[in-house]
Amino acid sequence: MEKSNPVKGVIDKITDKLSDHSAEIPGRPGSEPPSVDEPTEPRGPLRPKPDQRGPDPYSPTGQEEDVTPEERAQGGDRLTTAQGLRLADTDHSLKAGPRGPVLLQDHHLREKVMHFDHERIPERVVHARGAAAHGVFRSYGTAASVTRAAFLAKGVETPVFVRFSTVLGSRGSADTVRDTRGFATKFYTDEGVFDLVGNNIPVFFIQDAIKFPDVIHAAKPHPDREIPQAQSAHDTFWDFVSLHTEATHHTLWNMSDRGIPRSYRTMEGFGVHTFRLVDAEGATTLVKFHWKPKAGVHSLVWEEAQLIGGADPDFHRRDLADAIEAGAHPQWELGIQVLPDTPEQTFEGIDLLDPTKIVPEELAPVQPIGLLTLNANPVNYFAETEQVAFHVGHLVPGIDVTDDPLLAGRLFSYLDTQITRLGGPNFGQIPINRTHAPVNDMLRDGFHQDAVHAGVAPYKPNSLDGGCPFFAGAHEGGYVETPVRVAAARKVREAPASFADHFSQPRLFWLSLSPVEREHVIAAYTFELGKVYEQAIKERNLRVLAEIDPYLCEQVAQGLGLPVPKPVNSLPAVDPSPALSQVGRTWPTTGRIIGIVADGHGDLATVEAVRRAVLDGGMVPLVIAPAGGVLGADGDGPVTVQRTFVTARSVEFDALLLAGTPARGKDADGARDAKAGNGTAGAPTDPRVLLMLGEAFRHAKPIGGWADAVQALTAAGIDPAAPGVVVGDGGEAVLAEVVRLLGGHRVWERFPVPVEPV
Ligand code: HDE
Repeated sequence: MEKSNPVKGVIDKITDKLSDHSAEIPGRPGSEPPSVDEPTEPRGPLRPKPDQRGPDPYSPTGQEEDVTPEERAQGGDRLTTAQGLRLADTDHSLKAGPRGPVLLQDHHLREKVMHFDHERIPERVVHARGAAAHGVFRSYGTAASVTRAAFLAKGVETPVFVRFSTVLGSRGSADTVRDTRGFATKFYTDEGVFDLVGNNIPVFFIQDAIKFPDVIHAAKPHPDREIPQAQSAHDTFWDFVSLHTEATHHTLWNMSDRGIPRSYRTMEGFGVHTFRLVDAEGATTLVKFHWKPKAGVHSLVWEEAQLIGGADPDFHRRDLADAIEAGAHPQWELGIQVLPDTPEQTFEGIDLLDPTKIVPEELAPVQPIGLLTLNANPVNYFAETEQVAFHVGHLVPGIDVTDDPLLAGRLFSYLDTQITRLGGPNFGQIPINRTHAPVNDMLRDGFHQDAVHAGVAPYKPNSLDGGCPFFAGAHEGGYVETPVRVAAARKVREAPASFADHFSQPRLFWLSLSPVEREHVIAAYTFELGKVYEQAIKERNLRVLAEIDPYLCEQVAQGLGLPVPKPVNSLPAVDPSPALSQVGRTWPTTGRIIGIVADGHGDLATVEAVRRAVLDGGMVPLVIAPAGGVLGADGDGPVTVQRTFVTARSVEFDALLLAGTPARGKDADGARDAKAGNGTAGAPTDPRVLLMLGEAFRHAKPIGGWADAVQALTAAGIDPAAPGVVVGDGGEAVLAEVVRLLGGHRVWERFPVPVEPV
């Protein structure tokens, strides 16, 4: 009897559909034959995706509730111009005779080409590459004691749109580069839009927004050749971060595994700044926001990230969309660290206005306040993912900002940038940006004005429009700034003294990592600084590392072939925060992807049983075979193939299984049947399979094989007795052990790390 698995049906559908387009071809088993011929009569679109709905079509005038975004964009079944004029032809320009010159009077040609010429808008100046999804946020009500925000009351469900991004690369750059990731959430609350515009790293490079153009100029490609794309491994970045040592903490996080997440689904998110919450009585609390992924916090390994950059630059984007379409809806818990709002705005000596500092979870636990579920992909990338406009100043009653100088600059920048990017001040009227609360502002006109404002008196007070609109006091949901006391002070261009501590928290982070994570940090610094041309910049960065930890500095210096500098200051005494490490914990395996390498001549009954068992466990099985189609259509099968030896790369899978052939495949002389895809029967030893196995092994992924699969492992140079390599006779028993290992994400014991001298 099959075990119950709520997402099995949908995962089944997606695994068959993922790349098995053959299953959609008429005549193939299990496919309902849609016509792929050009239709001669209007009909509905092929394969509508019911879970892909856009946001509610709220309008500023509140009059279009029944209009879906699709209807707004495409109505009727005849081709028209933008003005609704039906067209008889769109393939031929109007000419003076078939070979004659094109006529200027061709209004359709001019409209079509004019519109095409202006299809592109400027990409975001940072965070240009992103992927997004719709979802819902369900509040636990646990924050109700510290904030009056209505969407944080118990049980309230709020629609959301979340955009993930890389920071440095252009819109067309690769997903898996080493970089910080954006994690921006738009809550469409009943009290207006609240945007939590965070990152997957809890600190920032700089302490004052006035340096933002500088750090971004340094990190973006060099202005002469515009290289390198989407990465920090170049001179100007390392020049900047070594001359502005406040960047050390963020840089160290970037060089850690956090800089190369496995998936958007396995990333933490952080609000970075300290925010101020206000309850119904006006009492205030300082908080830091955290997103905790239900799927666990996982990263790629660097070689894997680089390979994916070539093999599948859309890796994270695809992963998010596939998971949502499969019904494996990614979830995060929103949590807050609750900190007293004291006049000093510090906690345990940590300056809460300094965005280069964290508050360790051991000192202030993250308290869960609600659950985010992403459940629908955007219908149109441009309309939604590209045009969504986040702003840290989109606040709701009960949530206020603090005096963090970085946040102050952001409060200006996010509005300002939309003027260039979205072409004017009315971007709030673009469907994806529309609030779900009624709008009654006195803003008028401007480029792309969609609203038809009634009335004659957009000013207050007025007598002509009946005095409308009226104000709302705090008791009616009005936003009233917290009357925080501002100390009498001199006007200065200065940072507070506490902002000068640049090394204690990088050391705290370093000491909190497990040995294998520290090795990754060393390797990342050695790689990045190894790409720097200027010797002086390398040496200056080594001097920064000396202030964090002597072993780190020495190892990187050794890799660069440079002398080890001595620290100028004594190393700060800090307590590690184990919560910062991603390793050594067991995570759910739901949604993980398991590749099963098989061919048509092995024991397909076992392959199918293992495939089912993977599905029953809530994971995604992808069968990899010499050619596409169906294995064993005429015998043991059918087993549908999702990847071939041509389309599969190890980097797509969290674990690999190798289907062997049991002894019955031998003929009377004991020789193997020579029909298999690799020339010999049994587990495939095709060079591409061996490459896959070798990579999976190097990347510390669990590997399993049954029956004679051990031969292929040996051919790939893999010791079947190595940690995380599971061999046995029964496919399902092998799978069970592989899944257990997958709970730890990687088998780091495979590559023992040298013990760091204390
Ligand atoms: Fe941003 N940032 N940022 N940033 N940021 C933008 O806004 C800016 C900072 C973050 O998916 C821009 O609409 C300044 C910290 C995300 O659309 C721009 C400063 C954090 C996104 C901008 C910062 C972020 C942006 C570019 C220093 C984490 C993508 C396009 C004071 C807490 C949002 C846009 C999306 C985007 C300015 C620092 C996160 C130019 C001036 C710290 C996730 O306005």
